[in-house]
Amino acid sequence: MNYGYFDDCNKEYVITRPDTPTPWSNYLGSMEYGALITNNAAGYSFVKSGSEGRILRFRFNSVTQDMPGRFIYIKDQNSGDYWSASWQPTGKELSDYKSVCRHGTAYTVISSGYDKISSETLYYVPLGQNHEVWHFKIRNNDTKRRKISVFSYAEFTSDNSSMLDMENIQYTRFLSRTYFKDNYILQSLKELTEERVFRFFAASGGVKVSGYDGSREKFVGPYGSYSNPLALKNGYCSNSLNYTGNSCGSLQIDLELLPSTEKEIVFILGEGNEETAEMKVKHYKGGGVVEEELAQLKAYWHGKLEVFQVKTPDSAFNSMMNVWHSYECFVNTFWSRTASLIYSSLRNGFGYRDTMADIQSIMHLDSKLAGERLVTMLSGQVSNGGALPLVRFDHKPGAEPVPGSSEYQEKTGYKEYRCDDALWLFQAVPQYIRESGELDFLNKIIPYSDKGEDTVYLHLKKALNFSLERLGRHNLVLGIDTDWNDCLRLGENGESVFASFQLYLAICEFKKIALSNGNCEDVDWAETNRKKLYDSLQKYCWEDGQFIRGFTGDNQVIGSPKSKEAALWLNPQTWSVISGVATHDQAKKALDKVHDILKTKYGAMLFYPSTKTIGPPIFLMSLYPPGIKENASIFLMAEAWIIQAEAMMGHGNRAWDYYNSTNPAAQNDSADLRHTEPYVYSQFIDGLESPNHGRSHGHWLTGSASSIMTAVVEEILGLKADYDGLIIDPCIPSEWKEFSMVRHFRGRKLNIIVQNSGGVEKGVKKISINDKTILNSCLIPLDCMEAVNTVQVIMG
Ligand code: IFM
Repeated sequence: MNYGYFDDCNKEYVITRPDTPTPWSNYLGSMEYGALITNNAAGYSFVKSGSEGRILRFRFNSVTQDMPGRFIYIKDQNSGDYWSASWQPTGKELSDYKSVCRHGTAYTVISSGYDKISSETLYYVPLGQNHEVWHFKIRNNDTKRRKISVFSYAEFTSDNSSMLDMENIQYTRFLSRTYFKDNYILQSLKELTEERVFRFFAASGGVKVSGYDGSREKFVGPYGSYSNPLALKNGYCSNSLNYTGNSCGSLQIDLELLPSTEKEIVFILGEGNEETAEMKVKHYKGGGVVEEELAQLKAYWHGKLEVFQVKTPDSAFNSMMNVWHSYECFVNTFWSRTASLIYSSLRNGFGYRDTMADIQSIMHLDSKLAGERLVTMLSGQVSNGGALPLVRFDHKPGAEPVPGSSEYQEKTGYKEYRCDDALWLFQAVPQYIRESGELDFLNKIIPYSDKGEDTVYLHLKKALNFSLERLGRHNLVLGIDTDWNDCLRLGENGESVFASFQLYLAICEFKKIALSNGNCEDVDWAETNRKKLYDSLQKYCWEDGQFIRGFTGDNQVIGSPKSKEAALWLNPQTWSVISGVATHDQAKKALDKVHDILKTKYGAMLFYPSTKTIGPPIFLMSLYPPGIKENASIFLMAEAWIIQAEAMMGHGNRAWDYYNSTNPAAQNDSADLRHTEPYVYSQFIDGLESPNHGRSHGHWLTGSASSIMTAVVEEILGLKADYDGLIIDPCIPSEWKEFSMVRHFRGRKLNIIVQNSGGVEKGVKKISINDKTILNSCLIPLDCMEAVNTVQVIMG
């Protein structure tokens, strides 16, 4: 069963049935003003932070899944019938009501058709602005004149803090009031203080407002609901204002629609006082403004996506890479893991490791933004070399409390350092330098989060030292709190094999950097530590054809083939390859085991079998039932690393198979099983032991999208930036006989055609750029590149 399709030409996903298994959403706006909207117009808005800047209220995890939102009600004043311009909240019978939702890049259009009246609402945030627009058009398709009233509904929060708004009602309920001025509702919060904030909801476009409600209680009515609000039952707003209660913005506009005519209204919502509201109303008064703003928005986003495009034999892959997967990576980079229908805005910042993955994922799309975020994250490193698990949106380098202190815990909810956070820098920093060509980045001075500052080079060295000073009895990385797996609580004395592989890779990267810097002492230092770690990993961690996952504090092996539970773990197998520790024979054996035991139709499980008896404090994942989350689900961030490892081994068919089994677009026709949006990644898919094997959870904001993007671009498509140019060395399914790509690199455009008539999985026989053959290498040197280039790659 499908609920929609990819319209690649318009870069949209079109939802043709509104009763999707879960609300299917989209993101609008920028880091200044963010908005989440579902296919039924539910969702919320915020200024800068979903946690601390919430404007529109949303009830998470409610019985009706997506309430409230940006609702527009339509009332036929003759018949008394009413409905909404999105299927919900009124939820008319789908036999009578038609709805199509087009989610695009930072805009959404919802169309409706009911009783010979059709409507179309475009939702967007204009570029660089901190307000949103609901551009509503209504048309009479009847042969007779229709008397229609339109009612908007936006429910304001009573505090900028989403938590306080939801929880501290005895306080927040008494902070706000509303005013009505000509054609807008103004909400004020804490008006008599310096902290005062104003929000407005206005109607523009030359329409006359004939009624309003600024009080939610009056609009909805004491026992009403969003599906049958009192104002709609009555057919008029009661001109109410909120004075210590809940505020809303409802504007009533009465229309006489002649047959075959259309009217439009521009609703505007944002933060700002009367002056701002009036200025915005004026801005939309004349015609054509919305069209112009939408065109600008599309040009902006499509321009961002154009720098990387693919045309392969797989249309689901193309739809994801060319639009949705890339867009999701930007959305992740903007809002980390803070504001979705699942992340209820408790967090207020960038999770360290997740953000490092996000940075990597947009490197080929927008290295400037990636570089800026990288600097922020380097300033989230503590002067002892470790990193802050959460770097708050209002991060103040040089003045932040450190993990382990009660102050840090109070501010962020995180107690301790995690052993892996700073280790992710060793992939992102070199990747940034290779992409941007900014060789001097290593000498850039960046402050630490608590005190002091150093060059990036020394930040990296300190990060290594942080780990090297925290090794356990097997000379492996101590878990401290956790490693990548938030549910594996290795504690002070437990050791992580996964993080040790990461440390190994980090040391190797650092050694290369030190070498290019001509720092012989550091090269020797790195080499000594590399060798020692390699020996320990080989001596203690390889057991019967697989790598183990770690050691508990009391020296029990985690992930031994002899274990009854959690006997084979995915991450140590994949990272043994990625880090370069596994010999060819070990790599092959380990990946074969993954293939035999962990692989399912929907991707590889995190480990198997699930844990049922081993529990906390170490195996926190046993809080979850078998097959769910960290307890043996198909955890998609980890799926990226099996794609990467298989591709590194030259196994294009297997890498593709893993990719394809989790590609959301490839499951467009299994929406009833998958549940979440077919155009974005989710955090995990239920594993084999779940009764819902194949169902996915935790949409949009997830490291799955980020890490899979990096694996696909660098390993499957084989596009890797290098210091002197771009490497092209694909590892593809053998059935792909030809594909093409557009890749921009340091301001040059490369139109790349790859031919694979021999049907190999990996291997480049010949590369030429602008008809000039490159000898003995997959690297296209920068100095061979012109502004626009034709590159031919012949595999074989
Ligand atoms: O690695 C983490 C991530 O940081 C947050 N989500 C869960 C992952 C695995 O535990």
